[in-house]
Amino acid sequence: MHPIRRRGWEISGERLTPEPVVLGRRALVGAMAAVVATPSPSAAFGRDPIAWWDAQVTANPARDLYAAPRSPAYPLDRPLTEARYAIAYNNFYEFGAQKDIWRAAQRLETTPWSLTIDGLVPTPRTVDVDALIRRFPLEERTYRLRCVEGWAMAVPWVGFPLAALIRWIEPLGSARYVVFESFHNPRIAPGFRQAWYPWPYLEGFTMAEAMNELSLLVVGIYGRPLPPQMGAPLRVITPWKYGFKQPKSVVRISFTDRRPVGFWERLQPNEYGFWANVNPAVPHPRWSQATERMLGTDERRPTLIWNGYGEWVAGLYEGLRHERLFA
Ligand SMILES: Nc1nc2c(c(=O)[nH]1)N[C@H]1C(S)=C(S)[C@@H](COP(=O)(O)O)O[C@H]1N2
Ligand SMILES: [Mo]
Repeated sequence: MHPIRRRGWEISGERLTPEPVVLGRRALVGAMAAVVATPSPSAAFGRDPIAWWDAQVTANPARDLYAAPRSPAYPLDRPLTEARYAIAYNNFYEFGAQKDIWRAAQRLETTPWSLTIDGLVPTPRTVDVDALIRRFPLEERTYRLRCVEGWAMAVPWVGFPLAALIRWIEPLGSARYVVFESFHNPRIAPGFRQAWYPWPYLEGFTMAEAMNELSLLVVGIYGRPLPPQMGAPLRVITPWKYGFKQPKSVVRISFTDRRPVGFWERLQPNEYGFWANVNPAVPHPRWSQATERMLGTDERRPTLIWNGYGEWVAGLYEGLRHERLFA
């Protein structure tokens, strides 16, 4: 964690500071106090997230489900990020504010996993995620992901359209937003002791955004079940928005008529908003958003408006020019 010295136009947010700089010393002291001894991958795997993941996947009787056919509709403009970088450089503040939380996240027990679907729906229900994912055909999609901190990756997600779940649920006509809430279990994750964060992590979307064909409920990556550090067993991916709009390890999906205030917007409303669409021309208050570093490389690429997905989503925002669409 670094203090704010000056505007970091020449530096990326990634190197200047992580997202919650406002927390400053208090957070730093709290974070150090909150370090707990977490059982983690055994010594044999301790240095190698891929070897650990291999072992987990091999033990998973349902692993074949995740080798889903790749959809040709979303071609990439750059090479895929190597798995070893994508699965070991994560933001998951429940497990800590550093990027190397993959070991700590192994404490997340992802089976069985209950998902509650409630709010403005005809029938609120709680479903088992293993059963849920068998209701919908899985597909693989290669998408870019752009973190507001200035790093990016290109990965093959496995999942099903959020629209398919919404059509199954048939929310009431009064539903205007859909809200996703992440797991909340202070017994397994040290971040929850950092009480200045507005737990649980939540993020929401308009119904039109949620119904867009790009919006994906993700259960796997690289043809395998998601590793815990990437949000197993179920997370949201909306690739035209900054990464913080893509909540992990979801336990609740609620339909509502009120615009939700997400985790980062609640923490720092001057820096993070509801829409959070990617735009290289709109800087973060503390750093430029013009370029991005691809994980596993030193290469910086120009960031694309809507993260390159304007063809699918620009139309969603045509009537909303007065809104702060890009932060
Ligand atoms: N529950 C939860 N979801 C989260 C976060 C988090 O801290 N907690 N971080 C977000 C941020 S800032 C980013 S960039 C992405 C990172 O996803 P990845 O670690 O799978 O690359 O997850 C998002 N979803
Ligand atoms: Mo992020």
